[in-house]
Amino acid sequence: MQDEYQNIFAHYDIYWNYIPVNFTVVSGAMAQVEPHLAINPTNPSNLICAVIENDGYFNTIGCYYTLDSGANWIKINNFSGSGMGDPVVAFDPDGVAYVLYQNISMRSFFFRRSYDFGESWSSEEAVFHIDSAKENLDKPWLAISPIRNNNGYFDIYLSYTQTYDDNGPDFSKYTVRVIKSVDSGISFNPVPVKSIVATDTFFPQGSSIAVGPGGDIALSWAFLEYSDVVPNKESVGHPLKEIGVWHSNDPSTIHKFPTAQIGVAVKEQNKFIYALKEQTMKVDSYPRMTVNNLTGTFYISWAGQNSSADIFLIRGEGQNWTTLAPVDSSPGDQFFPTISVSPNGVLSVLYYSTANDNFVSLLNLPDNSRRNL
Ligand SMILES: [Ca+2]
Repeated sequence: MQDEYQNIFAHYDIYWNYIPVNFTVVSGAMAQVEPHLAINPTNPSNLICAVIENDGYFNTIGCYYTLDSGANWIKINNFSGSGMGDPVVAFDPDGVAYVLYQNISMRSFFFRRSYDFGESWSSEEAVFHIDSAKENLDKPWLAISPIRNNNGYFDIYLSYTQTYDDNGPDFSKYTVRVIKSVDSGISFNPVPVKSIVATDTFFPQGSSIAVGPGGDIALSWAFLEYSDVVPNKESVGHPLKEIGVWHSNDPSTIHKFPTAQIGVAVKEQNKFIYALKEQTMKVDSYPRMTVNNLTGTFYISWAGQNSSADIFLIRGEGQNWTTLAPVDSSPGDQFFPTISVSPNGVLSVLYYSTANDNFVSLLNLPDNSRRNL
């Protein structure tokens, strides 16, 4: 039964029908990492994928689009300059595409907009800029409201981590922030929505955001422990202790779900990271979020440690958020989940698994399910 799920994401269309094609989205001399992909709701054959591309020295953003469900991909040349990273892609309900990315050295987020399926893009526009040399921006996430605001625009939400460094990171000042544009990013003019601050024990990082069918928003993030496991101040490896959740319909409440970091802390280039696969693969336990726009129910998935790394799931709306049975608690390590709901309501979780020869698992729920939610 499990063999049915050993297929990569791009073999399925928006309704998770099998597409009998094999392809490589990107090949070439550059290393491509941290891909993010979105499907055009007005034309499911149109997808856009953005990745970090590295020539061995500099990062740029590679942006690709397809008009035939992924059979052929076209690269946009000169999409970004050097130093860019962490791209995220989203479509609004009219099929307008957005790609947002960061530039650490400029302490800024930038975005571009496309009205023609990703073939041409607006000039690079700065969302905003951090003035303090001690602060920076990290790990952005993007979500767009499915309903128009009073001015006829779709609100664009951006969540990210604001970091702080003063001769070494000061995690007590790390903050996850949510801002929005109320004019579809035309002037962006960010409006503050929510901030998640560090506690005496934990600091927030790795947020994910989704907008429900009523325009309500939900935010999830990882609460990482200030770590004395890896005391080097250059450390980036900090153990996950909780998944935090906030929903705009219950704004005074933060829900917390205890969990544990996957992987083993290892030293890499004078920094500590968490790694799997005999310390060959850097991993994280940051949550990913989606929403079923038919029901308004949100879902959050992440990789946490049991006897091995497993994939977990939270379901919720408003005041009610609960953990469900693990998506996959099989032997071996399961990690890097991504999660989505198709327009006809099928929830899917895609993740890596060392238990599979193909190294990737896809779980469709409730159709073809291993478990009914
Ligand atoms: Ca496992």
